Amino acid sequence: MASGKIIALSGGVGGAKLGLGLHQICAPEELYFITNTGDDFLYLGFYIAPDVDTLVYTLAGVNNTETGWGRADETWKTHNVLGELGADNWFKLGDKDLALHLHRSKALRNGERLTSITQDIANRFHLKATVLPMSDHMIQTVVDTNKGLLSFQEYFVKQANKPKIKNISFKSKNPEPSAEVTEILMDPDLKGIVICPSNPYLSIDPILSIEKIRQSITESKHPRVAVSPIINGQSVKGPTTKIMDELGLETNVLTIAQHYKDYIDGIVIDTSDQDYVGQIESMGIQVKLSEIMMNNDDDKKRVAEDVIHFIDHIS
Ligand code: FO1
Repeated sequence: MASGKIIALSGGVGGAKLGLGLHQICAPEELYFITNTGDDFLYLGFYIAPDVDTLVYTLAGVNNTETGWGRADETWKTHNVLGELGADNWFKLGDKDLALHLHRSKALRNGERLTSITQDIANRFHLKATVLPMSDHMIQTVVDTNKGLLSFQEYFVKQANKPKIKNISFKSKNPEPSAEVTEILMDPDLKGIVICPSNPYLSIDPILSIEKIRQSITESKHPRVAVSPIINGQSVKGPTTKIMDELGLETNVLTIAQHYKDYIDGIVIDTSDQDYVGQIESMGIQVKLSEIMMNNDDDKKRVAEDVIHFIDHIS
C-alpha cells in the first residue's frame, strides 16, 4: 500500500475510474479528491451534484456500472410517474439516488455547507477517503454553442452534447475554494497531485477556474501528474475530442499536455501515443507510457500504480 497524501482532481465517470484505482492502492485516509461542481444544478427544486455523487457512489461500490452515473440496483418509479404527470424527467433520477438529493437539498436549505454534507454522506457510506467539492459556492459551467448559451446539463444531457461548442465559461458570484480544499493544497506533507483523465475542458477547467486553486497548483513544489483523457486521438469517454475539434484544437495528447503545462510536471499517456513523447518532453514535461484504457478493476489498479510510481520518480 502506497503511503503519503495524494490529491486527485476529478470530474465524474472518467475521474472516478482512476479514483477507484487510487483507492485500491493508497491508504484511503491519505486520499483527497477535489471534485468538479461546475455540473451542479437545481432540478425539480433539488440540488444535484453529479460528479460528487459519482465519486462517492463509485468509491463506496454502489455505483451503476452500466450508466456510469447513479446507483446500482436502482428503480425508476418516481422518474416514470414524473413522466406521467408531464413534469420534467429528461434528467433521470433513480429512486435511491433521489433520496440523497432530498436529504442534501434540505441540509443546504438549513444553511449547511456542501462540503460538510458531502463529508457526512461519505461517512455514511463508510468511506475513509475525503471527497471535497471544489467550492461551497455555486460555480456553474456555461457552454456557448450554435444553439445559444446553455447550462452544462442542458448541453450535456438534455441536448445529448450535440450542439457545437464555441466557448466554455464558469459563472459564479463567489469563486472561492472551501477552507478544506485550501488546507489540503497547502499541506506540506503532500506526496503529489493527480489530474484524473476527466474531460479537461468541462470537468477539470471548472476546478482550475478558481484562482486560489489554480495558483496553489501552479506554485506547488510537490510532483503533479496528469493522466491523458485521450488515446490515439480518441476520447476515452464522452465528448472530449468532439469538443477539441469544435474549439479548433488538434485532437492529440500534445494538445492535452499543452493545456495542462502550467499545472503538471509529468503526464501519463497511452503506449499507442509514444510518437508524441519527444514533443511533450521538449515542453519540459516528463512522460510515462502506460496502457491507460481502464475497462476493469485490474486496469484501474494498474494505471493508479503507474501514476504513483511516476510521482515517486519525479519527487
Ligand atoms: N447523464 C446522462 O447522460 N443522462 C441522465 O439522465 C443523467 C442523470 C444523472 C442523475 C444523477 C447523476 O448524479 C448524474 C446523472 N447523469 C446523467 C450524469 C451527469 O450528467 C454528469 O454530470 C455527466 O456524466 C458529466 O460528469
